[in-house]
Amino acid sequence: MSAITLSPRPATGVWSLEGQLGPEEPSVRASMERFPFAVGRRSDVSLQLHSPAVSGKHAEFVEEQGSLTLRDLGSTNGTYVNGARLRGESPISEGDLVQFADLVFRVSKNRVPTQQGTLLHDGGDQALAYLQFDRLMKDRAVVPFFQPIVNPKANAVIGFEILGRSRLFGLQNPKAMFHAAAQLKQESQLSRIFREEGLLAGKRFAPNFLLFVNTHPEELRDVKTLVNSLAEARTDFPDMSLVLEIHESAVTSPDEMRSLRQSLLELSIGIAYDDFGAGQARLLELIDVPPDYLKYDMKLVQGIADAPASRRLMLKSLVAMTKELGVTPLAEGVETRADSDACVELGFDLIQGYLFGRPAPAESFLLEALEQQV
Ligand code: G
Ligand code: MN
Repeated sequence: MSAITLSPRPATGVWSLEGQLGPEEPSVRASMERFPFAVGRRSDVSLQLHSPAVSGKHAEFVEEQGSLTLRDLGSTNGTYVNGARLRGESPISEGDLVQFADLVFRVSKNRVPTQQGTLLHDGGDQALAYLQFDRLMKDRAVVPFFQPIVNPKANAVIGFEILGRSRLFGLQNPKAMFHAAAQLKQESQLSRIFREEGLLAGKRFAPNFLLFVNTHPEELRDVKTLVNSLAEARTDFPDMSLVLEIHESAVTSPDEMRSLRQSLLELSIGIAYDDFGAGQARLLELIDVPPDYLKYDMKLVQGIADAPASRRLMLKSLVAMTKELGVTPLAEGVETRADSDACVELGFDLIQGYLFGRPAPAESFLLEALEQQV
């Protein structure tokens, strides 16, 4: 037996909850300054949540000698700790994920107390992403963003690429969303939701602007389902000018691509090969079934203004070859005027990148302004 007894250190840190107070709200950190700390929909609780699924007084935290306990207060839709339904009460540790009906929070401690309203960064939090994924799919909680595609010679926006984002804590960017989707083998379903919600949000751009929509490589494994979903999109939006982006690495079988190309032709949907040059470009397969657009990856494009002559020459030849095949070359990831000018000189017809606009919600683009000049 040890002569010394270690007693728990006095609580110095402040417990806090990080997450969204409502499905459409930004992430905040809320400090638990007083106990019991009740959460619920009512206005007289310690932390008011704005989701109809949350009960009036849903659950409460109590602290005793520095230890935190969470107790469900007979809520209708349940309290969960790290994904498991809470029966009665449970001790809570730093880092635990607690969920009140559909709202998920990360418990933290020992941080400097902050005001509610602090925007949190997306920490690549896998467990959190996994819990939020269900909500993403059920509520179709994706927020489509649009990035302008520009014809630099005409000084005009000719279209937009639709990119998926979400407002869900822990799942804001596509990487986090597709990572969670991959664990559940739901990449195709997620990609499809992105497209459907993207086209709905992009209605205002039809028919004057081309809309470039993405596919996930998984979707190319089941071309029939992909084509069916696009046929539905065409029925819903008969006058949209659509281009389907396919990642160059997903273009593996020329026969499949040819048949996909034919089906899309019948639906008046164009094809773009995306991220060209990012990996080992499958030149043969790509040339076998030429797309309408070839999107050169930003790795090939960025810094081209100051790149050695050999790199510029290589790009120039590729762009010339692209055009000879009747394909429109597009430069991605252009951030500077110098690179943009260099791209025009190398023969690129279209440019996309932060220089001409960051991805943003559809409403942020003033159509009248776009229809005039960039
Ligand atoms: O793989 P794909 O080309 O679809 O990816 C587009 C991604 O590149 C988007 O996530 C978008 O936010 C990002 N992006 C778009 N333009 C630029 C840019 O000019 N610079 C950088 N670094 N990223 C960009
Ligand atoms: Mn793309």
